[in-house]
Amino acid sequence: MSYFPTIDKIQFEGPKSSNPLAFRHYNPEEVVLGKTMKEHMRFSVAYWHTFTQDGSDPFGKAVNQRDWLTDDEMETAKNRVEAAFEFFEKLGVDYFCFHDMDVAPYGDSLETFFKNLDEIVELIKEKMDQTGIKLLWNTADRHSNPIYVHGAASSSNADVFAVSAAQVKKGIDISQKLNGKNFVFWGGREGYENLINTDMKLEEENIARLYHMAIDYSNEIGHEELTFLLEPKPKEPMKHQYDFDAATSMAFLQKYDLTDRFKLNLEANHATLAGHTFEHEMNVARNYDALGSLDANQGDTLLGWDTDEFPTDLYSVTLAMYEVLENGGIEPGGINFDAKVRRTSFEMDDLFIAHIAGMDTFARGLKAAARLKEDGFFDQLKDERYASYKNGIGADILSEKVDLKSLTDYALGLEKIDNKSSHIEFIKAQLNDYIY
Ligand code: XUL
Ligand code: CO
Repeated sequence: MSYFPTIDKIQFEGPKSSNPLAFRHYNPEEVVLGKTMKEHMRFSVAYWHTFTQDGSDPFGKAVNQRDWLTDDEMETAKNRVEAAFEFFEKLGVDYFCFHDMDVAPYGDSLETFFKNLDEIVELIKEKMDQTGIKLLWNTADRHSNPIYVHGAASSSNADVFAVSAAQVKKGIDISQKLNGKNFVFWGGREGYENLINTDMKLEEENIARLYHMAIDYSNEIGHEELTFLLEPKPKEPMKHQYDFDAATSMAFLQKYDLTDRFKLNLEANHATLAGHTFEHEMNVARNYDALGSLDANQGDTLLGWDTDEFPTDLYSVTLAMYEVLENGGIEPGGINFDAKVRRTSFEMDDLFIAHIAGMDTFARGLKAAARLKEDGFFDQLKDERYASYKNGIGADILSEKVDLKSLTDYALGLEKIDNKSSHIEFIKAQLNDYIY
């Protein structure tokens, strides 16, 4: 049975095409800076937004037309697997990501949930073997079940910590079975509403305890090549989340000695919620050698919440792809569309149209980033801006040959300080020429 019978494999038709079901810029085999677009981007589809999200919002019911829905939860879950792999193949995306709760119904107990998962994961494995499509990452949804009302690993209730640990163990088992390379921890409920009744220190220590158990368990079962990815987000659902942004997350990972096996999964809309740009977060991660993977989407600057829109902002995507190039690529991570169609885009075709728009935007961003890199545009700017560190006192500072006393002698001998204008407006105008 086909869920998308009117759609064939999406083809590259070039920028002049007006076909919404064709790529206009993403040409998977086209080589950019020595690698194909496909290799650069490693695109992934997010199971939750594409196959389980129903288009409801706090003010209205489900609107999405989804032909895989039935009255039986297990049957729906099986249909979703069929639909998902048909979708991945037709879209030409090699990777996917899922939460445990996205793929199988919970049922009446944790035990039933694990049984349901086993059955569905078996189906997923068959499909992966048939199609060659791979798992970019999986994760344990430790936020939607009402038991997580006080948090998961950070819960004030130790029984809840245990259930959360059981879900993580199951997730790592699934990762091994499906040959996953990354496992994500997004702390949706790991934060607080009120500091007055919260022991922040204990909560953060408990989260670190769980992460160490996850590392130990992955080693124990021989899945030690698995990279764990912490996904920062400052708020929503909690008022304050512990993994606020990349810098906060790195401080946490360093404090609890987790940097050997952990990197970051950075999401564009989470960056903007934290008051940063996507490229800022990526740059911070790169400075720690911890850029693991990306959740591609975008927010709305007029709204203060996580709208998870498909990425179409070429300016932001270009600067993000520049960071990817500077990182030497994103493997074993990828670019996962943690993005959902708007409520008004409720037809089945919209799932393709939205992903195509995102993939085309990243293809254009990659090309613009490659032009910037080939011309050494940013390198040249920074070279000139920091030229004072190349020789003289600047070189002595970098080689740590000076101290406060010798710098004071030097400073007292200066007749004037010669600062230069950045001419930033001209630089931005030039940057526009690379992007558009
Ligand atoms: C929530 C979010 C999650 C994580 C995985 O904002 O981004 O979907 O990516 O749990
Ligand atoms: Co995400």
